[in-house]
Amino acid sequence: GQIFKIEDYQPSDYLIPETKLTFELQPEATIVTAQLQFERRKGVEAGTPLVLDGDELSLVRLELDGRPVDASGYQASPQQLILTAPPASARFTLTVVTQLDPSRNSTLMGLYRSNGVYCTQCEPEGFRRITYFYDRPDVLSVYTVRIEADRATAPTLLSNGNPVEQGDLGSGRHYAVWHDPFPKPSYLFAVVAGDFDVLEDSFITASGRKVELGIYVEHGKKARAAYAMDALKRSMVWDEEVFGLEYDLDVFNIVAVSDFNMGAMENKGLNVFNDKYILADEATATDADFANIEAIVAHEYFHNWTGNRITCRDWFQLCLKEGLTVFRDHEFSADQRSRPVKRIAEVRTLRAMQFPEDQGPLAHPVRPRRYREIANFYTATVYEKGSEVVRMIRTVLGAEAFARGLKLYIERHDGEAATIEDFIRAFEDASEQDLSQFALWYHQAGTPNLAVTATHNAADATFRVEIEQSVPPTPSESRKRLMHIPLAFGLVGEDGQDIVAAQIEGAQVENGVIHVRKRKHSVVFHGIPKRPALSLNRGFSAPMTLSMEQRPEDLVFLARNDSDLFARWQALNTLLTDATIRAYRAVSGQANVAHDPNLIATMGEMARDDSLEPAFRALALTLPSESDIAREIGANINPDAVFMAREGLAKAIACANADQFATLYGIHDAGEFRPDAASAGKRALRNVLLDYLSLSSDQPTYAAAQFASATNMTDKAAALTILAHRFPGHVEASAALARFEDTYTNDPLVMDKWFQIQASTPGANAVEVVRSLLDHPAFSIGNPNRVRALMGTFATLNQTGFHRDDGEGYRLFATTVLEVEKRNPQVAARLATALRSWRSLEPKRQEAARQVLVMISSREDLSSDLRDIVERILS
Ligand code: HT7
Ligand code: ZN
Repeated sequence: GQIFKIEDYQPSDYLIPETKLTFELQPEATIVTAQLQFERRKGVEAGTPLVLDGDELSLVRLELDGRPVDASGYQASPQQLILTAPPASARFTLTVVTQLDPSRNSTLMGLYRSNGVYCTQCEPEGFRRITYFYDRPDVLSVYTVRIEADRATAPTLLSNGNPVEQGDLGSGRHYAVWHDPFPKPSYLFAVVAGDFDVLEDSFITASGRKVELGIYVEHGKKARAAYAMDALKRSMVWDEEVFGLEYDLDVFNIVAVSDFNMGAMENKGLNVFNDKYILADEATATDADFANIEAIVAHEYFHNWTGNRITCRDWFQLCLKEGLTVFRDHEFSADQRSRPVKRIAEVRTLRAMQFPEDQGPLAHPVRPRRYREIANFYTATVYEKGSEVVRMIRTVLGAEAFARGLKLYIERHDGEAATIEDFIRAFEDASEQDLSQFALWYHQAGTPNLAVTATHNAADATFRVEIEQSVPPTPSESRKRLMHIPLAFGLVGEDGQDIVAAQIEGAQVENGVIHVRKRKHSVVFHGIPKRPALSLNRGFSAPMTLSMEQRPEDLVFLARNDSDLFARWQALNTLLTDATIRAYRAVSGQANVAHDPNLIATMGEMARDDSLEPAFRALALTLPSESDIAREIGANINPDAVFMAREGLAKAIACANADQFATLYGIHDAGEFRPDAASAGKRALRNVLLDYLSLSSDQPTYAAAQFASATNMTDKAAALTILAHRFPGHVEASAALARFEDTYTNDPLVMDKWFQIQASTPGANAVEVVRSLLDHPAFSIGNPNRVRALMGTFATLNQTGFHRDDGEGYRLFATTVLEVEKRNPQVAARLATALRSWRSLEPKRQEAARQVLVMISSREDLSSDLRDIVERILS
């Protein structure tokens, strides 16, 4: 396939100031008439051929300024339309008529049908599946859209912008016209038509304009949209208060659909959502679902400014909108919930999703320079690391200069398609600081490492910290340049308070941050008579790894005393990871290793420390996952041994603290269900305790009782997970699984939880379980949510099952990926990334994984999406 390179960027020869679209919707033969007003760009020679993008298109008719174009005047293929000799005039109108079959579009890109609903997904390159166009983000156009459909099956007709007109057409047909006054790229276009229930509300903006809000859902599910509506209104207020950004149209609509390739889409004024991220009530959604809904509703809404009003010049700049918008949604959730708990959750996600990407064959810079399939670059690096880079800009410049820079960026580029260079320049201009070294965070792949040693000299009361930075090589970047790494730190004294040094010598240190810019730094703190505990990367100030020999007693001290809650959690997490790795190495995973009683006792202390919020305590009590541990081990991994080592530590903690945990479990009832963070935190703590209790008692009794009595999905699903994972095959576990299946058989989103719980049940038998679930009536290979719940969970969360040593997990996985690919190449490609860390496995598993990757890559009819991923993983 073609490789796109950032240096090849050229503006289009023509502009499209105005686009008029008519959709005559029919399930199998929809006619799209596009009236495109073209304007030759200044400096482009008259008559320069007009080359438009298409994808699997079928052209019905072509007119130029109202007259049919002669066959010699154009070349049309499903992939392209070339008007060979456009008029010499500066402006002309091209009318393009195409015919589509939405019912047969299983890619879920372009116009497709989901559960009887017509909907579109155009980002990144779906618009070219609707009509021939400059399907690139830097061509902005004002759209007017007319939709015609059967009134009986599609009473609701929606598009971007504001409603203009609607009416009857006779013969059971009707129409609606929408106009979006804001010029936008084609990827933000959307049409939805169907039969929905709508939850209506309204919002008055800071300047007093009324905005009508609507959330469109499947009939009977309106009540389940209430939390999403609440999250939307809170997002609107927050963006006004924190960033001074107001909504700009008369209406804001959200539609929930059940077949969707990603989480949601920020189409101007008409967000389309995966229904998983809209529908929630206490009986069907967990606290994690509520938190996701809040974050994603906010994320898509925030795109209205960061993405829509200011968009990207090209897809290399994807992080310009995504990294910034993730940063904004993180800040929103931190303000709505608990900031430290949110930060810990963000870092856990970054390490679980982005670190393996950055440390493996799929590593790429936050702003990539090359791609074959842009859909494969909606990655944790672009999104999550991209957000961390924005956060670091704030750390480097300080909150005020950061706010000025963002304001300047928005003022300068409103209505434009911008680049990362534009973004950085706005911060440089607002702060008068040079960010050229810092900008490497956008351009250089790989997770930097800081190796740190610290020595205390009582004689002259100094504390010396030596820091050395390195960035490991990544694909096609063997030599790395020195980064600017903002390292937040603290020196913690015996009383648990931060020590203020009399004088600091060496590197640039500002407001508790060491600015590491050179390869090696020495920082000497004067006036430190007693050796302090060194707290590093507080608040996770930079997305990096730290190599530092820290005494376990210092880590225990920091876990108990650090003033930074993230650092407290981190200290404990480091101790737990180290303990597991020691067990793994000592006896290759045998569970009966003696663990440090001090660590075990600290876990008990954390659980009962009422000065800490329950959500934090729940996180502190959660052990690093098997993949977290494997990542730290790095090479020659045996997932069975990792599992055993982790179980051994869990059991030691559970047994030593059994009485206490039982008491706390009894005390911490969250009471009546509320979806807020404080109530969710109580449930989280109680459910971690339930897991430990089940482990120490070795009995399913506690979990079975909770399963039977639970009145909300969080507690029910947690109990079912414990039963299924800790007591597989036990009559209580089988009965609970059967009960759950029976109760929720007609609720696909809840059945996804049932698939997930079974797909993540540890052990060799998982392969057979997953194989049989592929034939379950509630499973559908064409629905991305089902595929992700079953096969995605198996491949990413079931280390012992997926990596079964006979390779059967990989073979089942590969067969499924190829099945999915026939219908939906994008979803198949994303699924296949689960094999990206195959080289860190022990030799036998490595060979089995390599064989399935080679098998997939040798298929001749492979989609470019899947080929791109598999070939990069193998390279
Ligand atoms: N900006 C949206 C990206 C998206 C997408 C990308 C590829 C294929 C399907 C897709 N659906 C949505 C999501 C977001 O970041 O807000
Ligand atoms: Zn986004």
